[in-house]
Amino acid sequence: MIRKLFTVVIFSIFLGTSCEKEDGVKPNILFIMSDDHAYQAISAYDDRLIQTPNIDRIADQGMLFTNASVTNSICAPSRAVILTGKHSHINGKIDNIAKFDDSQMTFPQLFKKNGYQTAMFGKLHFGNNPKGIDDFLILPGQGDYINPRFLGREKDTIITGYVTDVITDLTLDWFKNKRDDDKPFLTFYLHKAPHRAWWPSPEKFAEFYNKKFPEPETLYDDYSNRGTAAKTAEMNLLTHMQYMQDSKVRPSVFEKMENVEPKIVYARGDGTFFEPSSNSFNNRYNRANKEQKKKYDVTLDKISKDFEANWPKMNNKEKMQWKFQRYMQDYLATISSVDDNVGRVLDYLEETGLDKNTIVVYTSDQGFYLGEHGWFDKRFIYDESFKTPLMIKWPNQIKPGTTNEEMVQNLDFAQTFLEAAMIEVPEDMQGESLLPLLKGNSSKWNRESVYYHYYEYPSVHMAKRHYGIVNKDYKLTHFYYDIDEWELYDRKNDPNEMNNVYNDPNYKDIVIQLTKELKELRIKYRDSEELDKRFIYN
Ligand code: SGN
Ligand code: CA
Repeated sequence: MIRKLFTVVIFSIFLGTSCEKEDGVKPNILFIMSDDHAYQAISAYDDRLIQTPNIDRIADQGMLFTNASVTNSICAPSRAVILTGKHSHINGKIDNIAKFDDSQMTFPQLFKKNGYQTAMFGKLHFGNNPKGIDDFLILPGQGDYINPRFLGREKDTIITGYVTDVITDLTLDWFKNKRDDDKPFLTFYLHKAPHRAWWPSPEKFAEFYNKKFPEPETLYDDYSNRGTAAKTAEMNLLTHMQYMQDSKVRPSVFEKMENVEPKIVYARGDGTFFEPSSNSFNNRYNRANKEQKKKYDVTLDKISKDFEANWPKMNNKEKMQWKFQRYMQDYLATISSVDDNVGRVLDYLEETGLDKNTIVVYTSDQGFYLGEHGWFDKRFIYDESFKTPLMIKWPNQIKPGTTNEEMVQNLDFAQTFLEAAMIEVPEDMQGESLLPLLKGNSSKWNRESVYYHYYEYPSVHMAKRHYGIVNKDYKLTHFYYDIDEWELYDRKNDPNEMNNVYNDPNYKDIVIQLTKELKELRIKYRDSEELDKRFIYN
């Protein structure tokens, strides 16, 4: 009896002490990332556009970050920052064009080395296979929405279906049939949606075509009081969004219309231009099989009929409104599928009890403009693309339903996951672990500002190169390369960033202070004009 009691006591002491070390059990990590998902399109942040009850479950059961941002608002560079825990100028993947140097350390390699089972399904966008991943099926480059092709370790495969459903099926199949019960897992579940050209599933396409969405305050922005970069960017709905590719007007209808103005052309970046082409519609539509086409046709016919009947009578404001509605209908329809599918995966984790020891993260590779400033796309340091959605749940570690306003970045993910998994963090990673914040211990967090640097110019959308510093109150940016312009925004008094106050005498002291801090941040993160020269395009 005494012996039994002794064992119980010893056992509880053991449990007690190990509890302090996260139970001594390594947590599983499910990293969910979508592509170009604006926080404005997640109801946990803002419910004016769409309800996303499943994504919201992660925030309800965990922590919602309201000031999460990226260091370089474009797809492949953001992914490189996430995997390496280093800024673009250090990991070398400054734009979507450069090849990712996969000889460098990425955090999944460290997880694999430390006994984790690793897997990745969906969009990576690197051009090379992920390192440190046991099982993967990834989309080639941007991938396709309809009947997508996947690259695997052994062979490529085309899977019939809608991409968001397919990526989820692959992930669930891996959980059900390949997961090793004896190992913790690190699983990447990476959606292609809601990336342009926003092809929804046929069902959601029909459903969302009947909806009407509220316009953002700044839809008709004329960019006065801003610099050259905002004025010359090619991402305006009226002047750069394409009727065939984006609004999905059938080429047969579009091409017979006369004087479709304004004529939309894009700079390629190398001095040449491309015009809207029926291919940008046909190449996507023609991936559908007969049965799928039949379903898509119902809505496609309605769109074309409406365009043909009404477009000739529209003034520019009405064209803008028409394009905005078409944009939101399709963009949000793709998100509705993401939300349903995230629900399927969360349900599986709950049904199997795996949820109890699993950190679930939902984020996007960057934010996106949903008509703010008249724009679509991203790239700029201005809020809607600079900020990104982020919510994390971790039962018994993160208090459910909490909100955090600290300036966290995608740069911080690698260190956060490594620390949570009790794996040593390489010294050259440049982020900070979010664990103190997740555990409600903000006093251990002292970051006041973050650094941003965007490079891909000249290129599609023509967003000029810039770097800057952002804190909770202000944003100071230097646009460089072919211009030399500074912008300062007062984030508290001008949340829509409509007035560049860099030259306003009232802000003189702020400019001096932030210029100094920006310089210090560039030194801290080892960025410099010398490095900038390395990244000039020939
Ligand atoms: C494509 C899109 C652009 C988008 C880039 C980069 N054009 O070029 O609108 O900015 O991808 O996106 S499209 O006509 O092909 O749709 S990213 O998410 O990969 O960075
Ligand atoms: Ca993206």
